[in-house]
Amino acid sequence: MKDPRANNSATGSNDYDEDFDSTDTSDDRAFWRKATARPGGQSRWCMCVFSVAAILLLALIISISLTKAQVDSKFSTVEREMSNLTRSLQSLTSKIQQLEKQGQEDLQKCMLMSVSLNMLKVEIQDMSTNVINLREVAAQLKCSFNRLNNNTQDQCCPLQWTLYSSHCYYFSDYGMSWHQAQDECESMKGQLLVLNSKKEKEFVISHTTPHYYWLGLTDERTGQWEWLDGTPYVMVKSEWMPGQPDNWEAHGLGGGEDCAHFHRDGRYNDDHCSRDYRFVCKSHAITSDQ
Ligand code: MBG
Ligand code: CA
Repeated sequence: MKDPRANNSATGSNDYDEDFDSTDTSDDRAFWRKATARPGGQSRWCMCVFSVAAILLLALIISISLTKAQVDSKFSTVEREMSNLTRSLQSLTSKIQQLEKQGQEDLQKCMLMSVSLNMLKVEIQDMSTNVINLREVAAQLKCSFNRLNNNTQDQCCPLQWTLYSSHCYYFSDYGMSWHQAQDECESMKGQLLVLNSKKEKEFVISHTTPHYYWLGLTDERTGQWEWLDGTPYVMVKSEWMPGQPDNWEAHGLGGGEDCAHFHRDGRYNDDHCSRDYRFVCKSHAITSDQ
């Protein structure tokens, strides 16, 4: 009899296998193939999911890292700019403080200068008053001296004034507005020229020609021409330049022409009172017993 074990050993399988195989059906084998194939496929699928997840995670980490690096770089740029701005701000603040300090110092200097200027102005006014008084004293002394020396002239005028028929006349060699001229005459104890006779006018014109000179004739107060002492002026057209007075308004200085001046040849013209013309002052002569 043939030993089944010997056969088994020749084919390399055991009894159990043989027995098992012999009882196997084709359905059972399919079942076992599926059973053995399922765990392998699952692990590959898991591996695949795991790999994809890992790659995604890696990509996410790389992306976060890159973003973080960018944010860090931007942050440090902003930080740098902020510190630059802070430095600029500090420097500007210190400059403003310096300027403020400088401004305060300058203001103080200006105030001191203004006080000094005002004091100087007062001193100059005092000095000019003194000069006027001294001139008057000198004129009186001159007058007394002449009288003592039996000089026929017992009437005198301040220095730089000219005597004519008991009056003194000042012909300025500098210009001023009509109103300033009037103030100037008053400060010298006179007033802008008021004419009383033809002879007097001839004397004055002999000194004014060929310049313009203000005189005390105006229509500013009432619209009618009058002398400064209130005497109405009787219009004599031949005393005026042709076509004058015309109260001309096209000079652009505002208003018309309210102040009279000697023209080059001694005839009158009305002009804007703000013009700077020479002027004639008149005052009473000084007598030695004054
Ligand atoms: C000017 C006068 C001025 C005004 C002007 C009118 C040429 O003389 O000085 O006062 O009258 O003429 O044109
Ligand atoms: Ca005129």
